Amino acid sequence: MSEVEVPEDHPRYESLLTRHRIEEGVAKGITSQQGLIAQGRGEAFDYLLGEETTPSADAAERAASAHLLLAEHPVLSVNGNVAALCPDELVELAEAVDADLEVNLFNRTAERMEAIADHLREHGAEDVKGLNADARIPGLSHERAKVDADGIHDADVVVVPLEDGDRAEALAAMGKTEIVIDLNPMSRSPQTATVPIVDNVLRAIPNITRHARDLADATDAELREIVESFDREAALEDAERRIRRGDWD
Ligand code: PTJ
Repeated sequence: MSEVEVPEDHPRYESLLTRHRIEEGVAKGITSQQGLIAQGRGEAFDYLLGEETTPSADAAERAASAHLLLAEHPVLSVNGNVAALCPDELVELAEAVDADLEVNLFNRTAERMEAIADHLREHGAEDVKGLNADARIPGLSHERAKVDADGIHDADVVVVPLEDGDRAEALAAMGKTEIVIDLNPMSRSPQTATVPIVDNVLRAIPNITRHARDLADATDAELREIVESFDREAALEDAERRIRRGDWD
């Protein structure tokens, strides 16, 4: 048995563990109730993808790590789902690529902002941004537009896991390089991303960290080559083909 009362040899172990983390996130006031629905949607896509990182998702994760290593000011945006699912992995990625962590919520309340910042600190984050909210993303309704002036507003590269489409578009319109992690390749956020990653955040975040560590000694020219050779359209098409047709090569 592990952190949940599910035997580790249960065929749906990973999925049940993930559900448990989201449920616990709701109980702790970290994850919104809508987060439960988002989780269910994600699970369905993940099932169709074979619940594994596809070769094209792995290529996207490598490109994401190269973007993050080249960035002047990378920021990882954190919502209530990712905070509940993979707080340790977010802190590790932030350390590996020297990025800021910023809480940025779709359903923003002061209580959830504080609860998520505390949760990240409990998992080792030193500095958590998002609470000042002294800048705005242009073109969005008030609450969702709130960001920190020295965080997402100033960032050149932003990782946005499970983002809502509007905000992904608004960040792209600000000229930021956007790395979106979303299991639905047809959703607007991956469609507008510089690097769409169609994979479960639970696998994607540690895999970006792994690539970043592998590339720690790469030159800027080598990193730029990885960024430039990544084909976002091919990545989206590959994921959609796999989901619609079960086409696995
Ligand atoms: O914490 P908040 O207030 O910022 O709210 C976060 C949610 C996720 C509730 C909010 O952004 C939302 O409602 O998102 P949507 O519109 O439901 O979109 C969520 C997307 O993430 C869907 O396309 C899901 O397929 C996808 N998704 C869900 N779980 C995962 C995922 N993608 C990657 N990994 C997952 N574990």
